Order: sequence, then structure tokens, then C-alpha cells
Amino acid sequence: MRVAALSGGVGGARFLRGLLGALRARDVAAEVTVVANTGDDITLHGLRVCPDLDTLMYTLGGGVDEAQGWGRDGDTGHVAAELAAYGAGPDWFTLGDRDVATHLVRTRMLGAGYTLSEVTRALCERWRPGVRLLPMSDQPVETHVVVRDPERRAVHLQEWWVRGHAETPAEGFPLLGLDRAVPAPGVLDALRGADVVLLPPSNPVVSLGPVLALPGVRDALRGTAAPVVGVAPVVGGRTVRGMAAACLAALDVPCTAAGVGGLLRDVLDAWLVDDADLGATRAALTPADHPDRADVAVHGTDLLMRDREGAVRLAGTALDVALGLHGATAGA
Ligand code: FO1
Repeated sequence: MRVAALSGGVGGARFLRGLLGALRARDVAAEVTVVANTGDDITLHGLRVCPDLDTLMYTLGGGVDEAQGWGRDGDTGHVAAELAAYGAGPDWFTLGDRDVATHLVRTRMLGAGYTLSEVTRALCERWRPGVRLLPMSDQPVETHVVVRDPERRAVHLQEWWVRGHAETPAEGFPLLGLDRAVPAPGVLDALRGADVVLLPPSNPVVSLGPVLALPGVRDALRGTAAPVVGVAPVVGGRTVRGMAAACLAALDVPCTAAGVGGLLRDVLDAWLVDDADLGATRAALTPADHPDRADVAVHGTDLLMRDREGAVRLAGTALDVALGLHGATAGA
């Protein structure tokens, strides 16, 4: 079975680790291709840092700091402390010593002319994540955030989120470099040729958004024969973690499973939401003028991944929805 997924960082990585567990438990032979968001990427101290690629690689490869969800397990902060001693900022984004090695190898290879896809493949030779990990694009795309504090200006997503904790209201998320970016080799083919496509509970605005903004990606998802199943990142009116609530507010999209489902409905065949949100989401995604024609089949489950087993269960349910084995469909 060929499975393709788009993904951001922590939430998507934990879900996809659960997916690999669910596939193993079902004894299903599958090739999983993960298309990672690179809009979070940032150059710091001359090093190219790719947070979502690294979070996916470390999480699926068994090297992630589990409590943080990003960075290397058991890491230390000597390089960061030395940089701070030199007053070499920024001090709000710290790179662990082990993590620095990843950025050194990546930066050296990029400098030698390798593409980000080739770099990622090389790094995965070590980590063996159990999936084909593709950057969404080999051209740099950086998500910035337009804020008014008080004059209108744009800051890198990492500065808005890590330094500012997404507290300054955002007015928009421009994707710098998008006009010169195309999907990386293999991305569109993976989406078109998949038997199942999954959209994990990643931030719909700044994690899935940049991938979906690349030319051809939405068309590939709309055109693929595969069922496209998304998993809501919101339970009740609250996002499970991260900055999705602040991002949705910036776009005037309700922080609900229905609101996020509305953002993705043109590419979704099915939307997996928490049981508590099932009725409201079905109602919202069923066209009032065509009550019999719900263009997205809404399914309910316990959406919280409390631990690794929870992620296996959730991913297994998403798989079952894709394979048409899960519960009643919308309206039924
Ligand atoms: N997040 C933080 O809140 N503080 C940090 O200092 C930080 C450093 C960092 C270094 C490497 C990396 O891959 C990720 C890092 N992150 C940090 C997390 C990062 O902001 C997130 O992974 C996403 O990019 C935001 O969704």
C-alpha cells in the first residue's frame, strides 16, 4: 500500500509514528511518503535549520527529545551558552549541541550544491525514519508573520512563535519565496499515485498551508484517486497544542474542527474529528442547499493522542476511514 502524507512538526510527527505502528500492527506492507513543511526553516549563525524536517526525522528515527517534541534527545547546550557569552544572538532560539551537527552537515551539503531533497536523503541514511521523507520544495520558502506592534512589519514565524509566543496578533502569513518554488521531486507523484493520503493534525495555516500553497499540490490532492483523510487539530474550541489558535484568529477562521475543515474541504474526502465535535462539524460541512450531498464525510473518534498508543489508535482510525471501514459516513 502506498501512503502519502503532508506534515508539519510535532503533532504530525507523533501521528505518523502512530501510523507506522498501526501499519505494523495490521501487518500491512506499506511505503509511506511524508511531504514536510519547510516554511518554518530559518538560517541562524550561518546554519540552515529545518525544524519540521528534523522533527519528523528525529521522531520517526528514534532520536527526538520526547518531552519537547523537537531537537535531539539527551542534548546539551554548550554551543548555545558559548554563543550567548559572545552576545551572538538570537538568544531566543537555542540549538542543542547534537542538533548543531545536523545543521552543519545540511549547511555544508547545501553549500556544495546538493538540493534539500538530497541533503534530507543523506541525513535519513543515518536516521532510517521508515518513511520516504521529502521536503515540500527544494527552493526556500519561509513563512513570515505580518504584525502591527505598533507599526506594521513582518517577522519570521520562529520569532513570532518562539520569541513572542504568538501573542502579537498576526495580520497575515506571507510565504517568502513561494513565487520561485515548485514541489520537490517526487512530491506530486506521491500524492497522485497514493492509495491513501493523510493530512495529520498539523497546524492548518503555517504547517499544511505552505505545502498546499505550492503550485500543483491542491490539484494533485483533488485529482488523486486516493481517499484524502484529514485529522482535525482542534478539539472543542481549543487546539491541541502550538499556535494554531492564534493563526486561525489571524484569518478569522473559527478555532473549531468545522472551521479548519472548511479551510481544507476542497481537498478532503473525509475529516476525522473528536466525538464532541461530530454533530456541529457535519452540520457545518454539509451544504444547506444540498443536505444529501455532504462533500466531506465527517467521522468522530477520541482525537487526543495522550501517548504513543493513542497515536497508533488515532492513525489506525484514520487509516480505517480511508479504507472505508470506519463507522457511518456523513449524514448517515
Ligand atoms: N522552539 C522553541 O520554543 N524554542 C527554541 O529554542 C527552539 C529551538 C529549535 C531548534 C531546532 C528545531 O528544529 C526546533 C526548535 N524549536 C524551538 C521548535 C520550533 O519552533 C518548532 O519545531 C516549529 O518550527 C514551530 O512549529
